[in-house]
Amino acid sequence: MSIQSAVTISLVKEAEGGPFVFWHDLAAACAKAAELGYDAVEVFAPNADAIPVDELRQLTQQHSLKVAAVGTGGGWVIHKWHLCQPDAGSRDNAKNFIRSIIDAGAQLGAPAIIGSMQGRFEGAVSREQALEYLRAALNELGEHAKAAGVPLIYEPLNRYESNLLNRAEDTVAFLDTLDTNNVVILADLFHMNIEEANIADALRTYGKHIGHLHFVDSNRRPAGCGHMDYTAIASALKEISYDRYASAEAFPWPDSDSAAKATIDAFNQYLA
Ligand SMILES: [Mn+2]
Repeated sequence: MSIQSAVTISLVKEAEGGPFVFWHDLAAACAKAAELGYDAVEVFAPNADAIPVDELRQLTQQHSLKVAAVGTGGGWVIHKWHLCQPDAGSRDNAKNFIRSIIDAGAQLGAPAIIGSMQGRFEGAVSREQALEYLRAALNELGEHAKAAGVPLIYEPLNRYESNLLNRAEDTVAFLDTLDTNNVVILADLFHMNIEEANIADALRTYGKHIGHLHFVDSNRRPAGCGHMDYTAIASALKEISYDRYASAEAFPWPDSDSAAKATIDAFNQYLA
């Protein structure tokens, strides 16, 4: 098994300007992804009901694509819910929102990603309390995902987006305290470039825990458009026998089609 390529499609109006390669037109994005030789698409929808399961099943079959993962960030972007809020009601809203996306993704064989929905500690919620909320939520949602037949993907973010777990060492230590064994790590090279002393070493620290990769450059432009050292990254991924997706989560720079082309070229050069 080797690393497989994927490209992001955002269906979220409120996320415009964000780091997603294709926007809004699922059919056109799937056609272009297939034409460029991608293995899969990663879909970011506003909520579970907005994941067009039947249409996606049809489009991916037509183009011999898979669905690599589905995002849950709509709960934060649109509703401002997250898993570490002080009131139990908001935390429950966040969990229910994520649970429904896990279920929709599972119908396509795609795991859900918890990124911005993890939240942060602030105000009345201490860091210790927030990590306890996160631990409980990942245990519960991880087991829910297991019953649905998919892993649950947790994405450490950089310090400007979360103050919970920013680095591989801390994330792995936290992961070891979970009761569920169904949570895997999303290694996002953009976040890692901000936080890690050495990205390749951090990938080795994650080791077998990595279940997904956001393949992007240092400036969040497509791979090859910044100063990321992909040779070192590729050898670390080979060392840990990484064989899941490398997904283009990058700005559509200079435009969607060019970003998708740049990423697949870099993928073929370094990871294929
Ligand atoms: Mn990411």
